[in-house]
Amino acid sequence: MKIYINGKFYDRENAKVSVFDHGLLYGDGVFEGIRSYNRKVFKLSEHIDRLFESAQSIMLKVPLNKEQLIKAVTQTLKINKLDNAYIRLVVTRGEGDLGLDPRKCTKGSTVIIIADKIALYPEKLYREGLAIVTVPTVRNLPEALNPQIKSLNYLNNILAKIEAANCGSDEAIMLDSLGYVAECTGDNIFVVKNGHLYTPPQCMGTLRGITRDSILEIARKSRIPVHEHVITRHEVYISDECFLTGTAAEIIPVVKVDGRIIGGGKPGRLTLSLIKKFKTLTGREGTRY
Ligand code: PXG
Repeated sequence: MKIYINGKFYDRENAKVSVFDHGLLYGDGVFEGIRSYNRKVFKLSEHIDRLFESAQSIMLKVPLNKEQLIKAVTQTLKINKLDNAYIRLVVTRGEGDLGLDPRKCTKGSTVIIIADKIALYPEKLYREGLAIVTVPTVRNLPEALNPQIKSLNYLNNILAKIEAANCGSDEAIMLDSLGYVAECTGDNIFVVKNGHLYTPPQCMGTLRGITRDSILEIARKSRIPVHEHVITRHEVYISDECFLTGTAAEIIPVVKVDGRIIGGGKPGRLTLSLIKKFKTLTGREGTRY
């Protein structure tokens, strides 16, 4: 495996950054998780745009422009000869001293691109559905660390993941500070009720996921009524279907939430049809390399 760091490629063993990098010391940096299908990167410019938005928000200068970054991603995929891959794009604040002050990071940001294969959950769970739980850790408050910023500081989500694992569950529902359903640790959440599709709006503690947007687009084209609307746990419990979306997870059905069986314990019809349509879309669209 060849890993891109600041314009050069390194073998896995030699792909290293400084222990003084503020990405390591403070989680000071931003990232994206991207996927390619059949030598095409899905929604690459949307991911690059979101990375630049995260960087703008935390006043981090990305040392490449968008076109150069797109080229670096496709080049990394080509060098690794991966037709289908998961790509992690990371920009850290770079090397500084042991203080917080980012002005001490004079060398500038570090860009890292890693391409590999991952399947987030076992195949069986895509067919049979996940059992998930609501956890005590609430999603970061937008006025503290806005969930729209895909920063390297993911402890909020990791704590929720630990709490889910402690309950024997693979995934967690995180609520926002008002108690509404926000999202899962690395996925957005959707429910289906009476043929309508609902997902939380991006205003409180919900990342505007790129997979989420693709599902909304597919649903609108298929004339399924969609609502970006606050939802409570109750609405999840009484839903006909529930599923999660994310670049890493893709689309995964949920059949149990906090012990409540959803949709008779089987992935729903609309969920399965959206999975099929999403597969068609990822097979068709993308930036070639
Ligand atoms: N919410 C959060 C908090 C995320 O981190 C999503 C939703 C889905 O967004 P996209 O744009 O991918 O549809 C994410 C995605 C993982 C993992 O291991 C997930 C993400 C990042 C890193 C790892 O599941 N982000």
